[in-house]
Amino acid sequence: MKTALVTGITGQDGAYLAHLLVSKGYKVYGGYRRASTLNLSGLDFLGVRNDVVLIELDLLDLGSIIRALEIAEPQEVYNLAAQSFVGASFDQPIVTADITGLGAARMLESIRIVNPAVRFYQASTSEMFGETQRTPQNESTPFYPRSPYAVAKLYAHWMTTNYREAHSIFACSGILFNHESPIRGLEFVTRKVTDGVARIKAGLDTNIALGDLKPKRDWGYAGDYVKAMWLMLQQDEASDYVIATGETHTVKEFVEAAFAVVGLDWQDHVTQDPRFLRPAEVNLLQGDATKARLSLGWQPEVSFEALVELMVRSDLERYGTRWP
Ligand code: NAP
Ligand code: G4F
Repeated sequence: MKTALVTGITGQDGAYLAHLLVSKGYKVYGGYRRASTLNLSGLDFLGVRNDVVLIELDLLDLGSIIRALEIAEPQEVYNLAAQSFVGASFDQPIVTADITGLGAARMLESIRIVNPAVRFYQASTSEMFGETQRTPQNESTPFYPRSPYAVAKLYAHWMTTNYREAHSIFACSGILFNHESPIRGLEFVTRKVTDGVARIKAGLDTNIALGDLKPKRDWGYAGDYVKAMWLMLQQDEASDYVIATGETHTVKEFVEAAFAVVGLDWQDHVTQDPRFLRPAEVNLLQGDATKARLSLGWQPEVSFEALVELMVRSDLERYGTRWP
């Protein structure tokens, strides 16, 4: 039986990855940071709460990382924890750098100290392409980060490369494009919209206030994307991979599609609010996952339309609304 340590177990990807690893027979340790109330709703949603051993691990605290590695003795470590909300990173750039950037360095350094044979996955992001220099983006597209979050992730990305080259650690970065699910955090635009649609349908709200509707994102399904994380750590050599669908849609197209699921016209319910605009925007992301398809045999299974529908339907169900 293999053992894995997953940081960020309370997040969207932590839950989906835990579900995948448990189904493969892994013993899974889930790293969480102490909070007055621990939120395990993602693990509950996927029915794996009791299959994961929870372990305290704060990316700000080197000691807690070392202790977690000593207790779990994993063969594989997936570093999914981060301050992951781009919008908040403009208001909290320092804590974002500390958690999202230096946090990854603390993970790598702890692995070097405790057991350099551990295989390490770093959650890199398409946000690193930022002001995109080429479309579609692949592993050799130059980076141009546009937010404190993306800058922190780029530091973590290069540290992962450096530990691979300098210390021979089996360290991979997955450059994942946006991926969503019914347990996506409510502040991200997809879930804000699908939750909003369900609230409107349930008579709890009349409108959703959004920022810029023009940016384009390459949206996939989280359940597909965690399979790529696992595949990366099963290869003979460590490398970095872009994971994406190859399709891009505007925020407006996502909104239109979500309202269409319940037969409403989005224009009757969406308002624009400057509070949700960003000081610097990433206007176009579209990934080219050819390397992952050829080397890992990975490809996405859930389409954009199916993703929107499954998120809306899940939120309708949460509010007890039957549709149609
Ligand atoms: P998420 O839902 O926001 O989860 C982030 C996780 O990090 C949460 O469990 C959070 O715990 C934890 N965390 C935050 N600060 C921490 C700290 N100081 N110590 C330990 N844990 C901490 O993010 P996600 O969507 O699952 O994404 C997973 C990873 O992939 C993130 O690194 C994200 O930046 C990256 N990524 C995501 C996407 C995407 O589209 N989802 C795309 C590319 C890359 P709390 O519950 O305590 O806050
Ligand atoms: O859903 P978002 O907040 O995701 P964003 O900024 O693309 O970041 C997500 O994906 C990254 C991968 O590319 C991850 F690394 C990161 O951790 C996170 O998971 O915003 C998507 C787009 C942006 O252009 C934003 O300006 O939607 C636009 N938007 C328009 N109105 C809004 C809103 N975003 C949010 N969150 N809320 C709005 O009201």
